[in-house]
Amino acid sequence: MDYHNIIFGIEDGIATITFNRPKALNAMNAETMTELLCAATACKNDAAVKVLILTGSGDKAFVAGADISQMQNMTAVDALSFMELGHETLRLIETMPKPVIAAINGFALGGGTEISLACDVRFASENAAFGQPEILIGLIPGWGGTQRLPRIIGMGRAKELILSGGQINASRAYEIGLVNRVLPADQLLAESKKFAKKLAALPGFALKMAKHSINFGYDLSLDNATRLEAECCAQCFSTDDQKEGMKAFLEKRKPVYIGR
Ligand code: DAK
Repeated sequence: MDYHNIIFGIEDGIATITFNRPKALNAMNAETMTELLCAATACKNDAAVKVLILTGSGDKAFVAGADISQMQNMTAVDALSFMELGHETLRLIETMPKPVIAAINGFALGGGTEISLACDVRFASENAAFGQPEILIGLIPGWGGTQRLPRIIGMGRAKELILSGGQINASRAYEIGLVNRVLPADQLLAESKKFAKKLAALPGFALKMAKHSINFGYDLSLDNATRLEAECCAQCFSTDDQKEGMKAFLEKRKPVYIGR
């Protein structure tokens, strides 16, 4: 696929998708979401990709929301398709069997916050801003905000943000557990890549099983969830990397993982 609204690159096992519509503060229209779906699918299916980073171009915005000019005259039928496209894409990102890092370099409003919520880890620049302002334009979040936000920051805080449409800055986002780290803007991408590199060197199958157990155990009873965890953990014992990891520990040396 030719990409017009994102920049997609892969280097040393780390894929980076950069939202690139700077004139609209990287707002997500259907074309951009389709490109994200396509690039994320490629990352999922490419064994050479170990970790994916999502970020925005420029220093002002990660994604300033769904594209309001495109949504303005949508019918409910159009809106449902747009919403389903977003859900398909974000669920793919959330459940893909490799880590996804959001490097949030500015405004992450509405759909921008929602994209970051589907990522496994969120790093924010000091100038990042978060919020679900949909209520201010007569909507509610449509790409998972009412569901993922309460799961991550708790019901009360999520309701405060969604019902008021208010924004929070990066340090408040860190305080309430919405982001994992806050970094100076000029270090955000380098630090995200450094962390990605660290993850890329770890046993890939164990990363896959960890993500699987967390994602799919979350809504189960504790009995079923711990059963799922046991099965995911047991499967790791069928990999060369598990043998190597334990052997290296006992031989007091660094492990050499081969990704099998
Ligand atoms: N959509 C379209 N264009 C946008 C945009 C957006 N979300 N955000 C910014 N832009 C455009 C502006 O219109 C402006 O374009 P020009 O006028 O230069 O042509 C350009 O980006 C620069 O923006 P500003 O001039 O406004 O820049 P400022 O620094 O003054 O303000 C801002 C930055 C981020 C505070 C402001 O632009 C802003 O408030 N933007 C809108 C933020 C927002 O409300 N985001 C949430 C959008 S609603 C659903 C699916 C998804 C969703 C809902 C339903 N279904 C299908 C049912 C999700 C909804 C949303 O995300």
